[in-house]
Amino acid sequence: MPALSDAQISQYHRDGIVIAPWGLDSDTVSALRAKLDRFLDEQRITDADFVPDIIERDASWLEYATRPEILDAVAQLIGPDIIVWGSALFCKSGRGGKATPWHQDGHYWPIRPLATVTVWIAIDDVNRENSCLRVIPGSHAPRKSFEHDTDHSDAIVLNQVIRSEHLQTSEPRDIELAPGRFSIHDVYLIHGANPNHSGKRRAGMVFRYMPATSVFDRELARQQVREMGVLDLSRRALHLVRGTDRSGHNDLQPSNI
Ligand SMILES: O=C(O)CCC(=O)C(=O)O
Repeated sequence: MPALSDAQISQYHRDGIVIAPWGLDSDTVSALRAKLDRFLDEQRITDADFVPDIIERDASWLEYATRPEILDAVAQLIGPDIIVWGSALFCKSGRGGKATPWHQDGHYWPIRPLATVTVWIAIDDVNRENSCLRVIPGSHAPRKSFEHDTDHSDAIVLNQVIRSEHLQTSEPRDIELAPGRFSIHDVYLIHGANPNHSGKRRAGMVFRYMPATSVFDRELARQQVREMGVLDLSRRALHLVRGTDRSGHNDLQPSNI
């Protein structure tokens, strides 16, 4: 299996994001595209700009989250004990739709100590033209959650928007990915995406991985719903996909893999 080099791991720690120099092969990508179309159809999803909890809707998505070519890279960054606690599609049709506001994921995630990597896997060719993910490199470095405002506008996929003064640190970087390639980003990294007006679909699938030394705190999740009106994460299934629950406090969903 390929592995991240020391330079790529250093880049991840410096920038808060790294693009793996390998990806899913083309047969897997074709199967993934067919599965995506089938899934949207079966679930009658017409607005796919943001579809959370795809594993909870259909457990077969877990197969992609646990592929060795992805999990091995995750283990290099967060260690050998790994819980998958989140999954989503960001499938932006190309006919306008929603922006992803600038935000830090960790601001509304109930994990303590706060630690998670997100793997963002390109299903389509994803580039600046069709509004790829954009990040502020290095913005994770203070390991601090910055102030966000709550905004319930329909024009954005998420109701937490970071205050603009926190965006000044460096120029945004476009994360362009060929189909099957993936990036891995840190829980504190500031990121977002423009609406996609390109006429070309931009589909990505994400999986969230926490080290099993941290705890997924369901009571904190309920508090975050009350305080910020965010998506309720309190009933998320936790899939231990490698190692053991080192914290001893995560109520795990028995894994079927
Ligand atoms: O792909 C997007 O537009 C947003 C992705 C994102 O915010 C995330 O993966 O945390």
